Amino acid sequence: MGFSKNFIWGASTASYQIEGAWNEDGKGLSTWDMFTSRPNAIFKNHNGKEACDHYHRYLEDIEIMKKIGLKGYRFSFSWPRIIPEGVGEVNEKGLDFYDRLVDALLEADICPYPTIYHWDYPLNLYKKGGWLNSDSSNWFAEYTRVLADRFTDRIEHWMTINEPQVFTWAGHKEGRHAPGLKLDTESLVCVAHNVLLSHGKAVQTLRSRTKRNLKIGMAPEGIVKIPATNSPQDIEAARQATFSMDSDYLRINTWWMDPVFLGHYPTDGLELLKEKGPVINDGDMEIINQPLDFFGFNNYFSEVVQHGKEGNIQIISQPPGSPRTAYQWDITPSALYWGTKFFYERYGKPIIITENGLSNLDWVSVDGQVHDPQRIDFLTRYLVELEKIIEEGIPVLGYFQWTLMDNFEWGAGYRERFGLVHVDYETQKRTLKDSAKWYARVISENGANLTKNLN
Ligand code: IFM
Repeated sequence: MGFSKNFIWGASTASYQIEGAWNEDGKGLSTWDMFTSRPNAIFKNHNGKEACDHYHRYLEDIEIMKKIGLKGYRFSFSWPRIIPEGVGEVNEKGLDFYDRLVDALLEADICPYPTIYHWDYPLNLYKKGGWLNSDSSNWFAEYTRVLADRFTDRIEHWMTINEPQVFTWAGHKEGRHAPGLKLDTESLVCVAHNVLLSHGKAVQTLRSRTKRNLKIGMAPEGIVKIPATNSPQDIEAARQATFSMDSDYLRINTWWMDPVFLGHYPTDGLELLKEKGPVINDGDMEIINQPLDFFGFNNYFSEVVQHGKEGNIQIISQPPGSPRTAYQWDITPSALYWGTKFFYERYGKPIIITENGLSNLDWVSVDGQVHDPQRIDFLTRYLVELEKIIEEGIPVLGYFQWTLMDNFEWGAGYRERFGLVHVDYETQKRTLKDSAKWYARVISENGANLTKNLN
């Protein structure tokens, strides 16, 4: 029992957060290049122009992955690096970079798990209306065709889109992520529908262009409600809260995952939105509802709920002084247990944890090492919960820690450090943190002895 012998131990990154080389070798601009140049949009006006300079240092980074013993590496393609204007001319030098990256990963025996879109949207397409444009899903399909033709000979596992809930909500409703819009509900719903269509068309494109059998999924934010106790009532309250929609806040599971996996929008959401609901053309839901191979589950923190005396669902706030990350997120390891259980029950697909990790206050100590016992403890706790649910028979194929190395954390700039590897952004020096060495041991033992491995 425990982690299967083929379990994929991995780490995740995303193009804008690590690559840098923002205007090199023909790369076009993304909405993040635009948004980060807006005064005070980002913590201390940081930007991803250089980031971790991974574009030039990918070989060094793969050496680090080898040291850790990663079996899988999740990265994302940068759309504007590959098609600078978003549509039309393809930038060969951009494709060459990913060719080199993928070949070097395979040479190192590390399985590539790319995401097609992790938020760096071509600026030119944004100027044409971006995700609001009814052509946006065709642009996405065309971009996917370029990737499929170039990489499906070597890449078997694909994810279409990272956390659609987050980039639509934070970027198109709250305006604190690129492109910085504050849309009304109808427009946000239109954005969401086009993103869902893009996902569906990307899956169709990958499957129609490939000559091999692909494994395809998405990597949504898995928003989990944890039951306060193991009573059947609390568990049911948590399940219901995980899968309900009681406001037009689209940062939820069902608005996205029900169409993708079940082929329809959730009834409670449609009833709530009424005339603000999506315009659904004939065939749209069939396009969105493509067969998938796994459920990618990103999770960091969750809320605890209980069944209230009046039959309502009550959120229980964490007591003062309870464990929190540097980002001030609650530390709630059992989200991996309950989330994996709930998502498998509802959508019936094997689970891959596609992101999970801790933002911590890490620095290089006087001894030249980076000591991050909190991260080791955090990851241990979450992995123990994951192992528990695996032992109950739920298929979990892999675990991708967020993130390989410290990087540009969107609106928080370089303030938050989530990496297994410390990056000094002045010198680009990489230092493996204690957690990287710990993760290497966990991987070499295939997750056995988790709680004995704390030092
Ligand atoms: O850094 C992000 C990542 O890009 C998407 N998921 C959450 C991470 C931590 O905030």
